[in-house]
Amino acid sequence: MPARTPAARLLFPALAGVAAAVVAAGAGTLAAALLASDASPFAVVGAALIDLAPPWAKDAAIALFGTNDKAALLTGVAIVLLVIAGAAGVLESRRPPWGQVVFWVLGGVGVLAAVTRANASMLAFAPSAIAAVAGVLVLRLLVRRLAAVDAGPSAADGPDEPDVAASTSASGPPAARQVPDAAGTRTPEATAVDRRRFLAWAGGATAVGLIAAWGGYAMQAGSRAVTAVREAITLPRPTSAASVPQGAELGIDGLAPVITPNAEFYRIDTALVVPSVEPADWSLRIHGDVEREVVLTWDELLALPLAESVTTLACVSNEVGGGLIGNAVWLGYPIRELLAQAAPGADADMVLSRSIDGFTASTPLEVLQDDAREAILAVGMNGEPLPPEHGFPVRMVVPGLYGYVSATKWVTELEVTRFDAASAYWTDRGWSDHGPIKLSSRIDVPRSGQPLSAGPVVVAGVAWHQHVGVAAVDVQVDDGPWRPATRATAISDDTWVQWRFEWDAAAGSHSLRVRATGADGEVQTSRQQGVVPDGATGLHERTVTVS
Ligand SMILES: Nc1nc2c(c(=O)[nH]1)N[C@H]1C(S)=C(S)[C@@H](COP(=O)(O)O)O[C@H]1N2
Ligand SMILES: [Mo]
Repeated sequence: MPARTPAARLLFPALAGVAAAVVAAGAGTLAAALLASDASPFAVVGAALIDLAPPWAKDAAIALFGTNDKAALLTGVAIVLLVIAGAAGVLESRRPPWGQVVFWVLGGVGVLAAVTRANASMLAFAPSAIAAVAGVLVLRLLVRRLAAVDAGPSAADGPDEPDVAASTSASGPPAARQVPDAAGTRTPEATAVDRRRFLAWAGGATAVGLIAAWGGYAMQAGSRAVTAVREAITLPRPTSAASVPQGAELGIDGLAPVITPNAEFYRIDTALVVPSVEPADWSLRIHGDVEREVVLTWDELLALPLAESVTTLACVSNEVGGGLIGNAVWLGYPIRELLAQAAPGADADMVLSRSIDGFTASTPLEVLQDDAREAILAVGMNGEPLPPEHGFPVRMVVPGLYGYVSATKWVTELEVTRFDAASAYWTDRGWSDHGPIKLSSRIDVPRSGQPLSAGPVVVAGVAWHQHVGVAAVDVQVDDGPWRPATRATAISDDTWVQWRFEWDAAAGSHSLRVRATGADGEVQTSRQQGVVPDGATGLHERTVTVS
């Protein structure tokens, strides 16, 4: 039996490193598909390299690879990573834990590339971090397996002996690599078994990593295709454009803008992975208790006269003072027109809208038929096609109703039925089958903990009573009287309105409270109720310290 072969000294540790890297890549890709589609480790590192590369390098890459330049870049990144991973494996087997350190550094580069991108999502750090953890775990596991191979019959007398000693003494604890006293007594057969075992583990890890990578890639393939299609869409000009009056935006620092940018718009849905719906494959079917079924394709919808409307969406799960509310300019077509074509039966009182992913919402038929309410099938949001996470290509938007009973995203079906004959997703889970949005108001500034000095302080926020309108907003400081705040110009009764209040603040700790009054005379109640089953009530209060 020869002394330790090169295979055992270099090839096996390198294999361990490569297998760990494949697992890391698989874990990262899968995590990206599930948690942060914008932060796949390869994609973000590739994007960062493109951003950092000097212009001559970009020109050279394009000259060399043409339109395959991005594929070439990713291949290049993958090759470099595999070489580094192999080296990390060798390093880990000789100088632990330096191989692990290499994986942490690579993960760190991925995290940095992900979180520094424009509009990075909150979980952008996760895929690369998860990749690093997975890689390190597998590297340690495999190098430990390798130690068993090394502990074979030749280990005690091979030329590597000093190497072993150096590695164990240099890194303090003997880590994964140990040379048992009994090493010399092991048979070649035992070593062969250990080798096979190591190779089985390394191969198994690689296979798991590849499957995870393939799964993650496949999950995102749909979204990549849809993103490309979406970016190529030019929406038709609205037959009537939404107008946001001059005085609607108070422009106060820290106050929610009157139109919520898409990237800041809250997102609530039950979809683990954002559904990928290609417009060419999309259609809406109106059926159930109707005289004639109506089927509408994407091209047919875009050919209809589409109008803009501004509507404030709110989630029933929004706590008093919470952020699950946003206001956008929607482009769409009135649902009442389509319902008129279908001609609902006389007994029908509800439309059960269904999403491609099975989510359903129950909307009162009369609300959707109301001439005075812009209940629409929306295709545009703030001048763009709907973002995928907000329902691309088509969703419902209904002024005055919480999202869970009206705002079905990726909508594909409207079934005309009755409240006593069918129930929707959240109704089956304990929420009310009707969900009109409750009159409410919120303080945005000053923020809690914001340093304030005595004297004039601007208090500002938003108030809403969709489809009714807000007639007044009042502010109370401590136990003082309710005093009127100034309302910005309302865009319409279907949107929130900004308000501001000049407060002459005295030093000390104070509580600020806001209360809205609807155009129907309803005064926002101070009675506190949780979000279940049909929306929270109570007054938003903020405690501030003035010095
Ligand atoms: N397909 C689908 N549509 C859905 C939901 C969902 O879970 N699935 N959630 C609803 C809820 S509860 C709300 S509050 C709104 C939120 O819309 P947004 O994510 O665009 O803000 O979408 C509604 N539409
Ligand atoms: Mo919601």
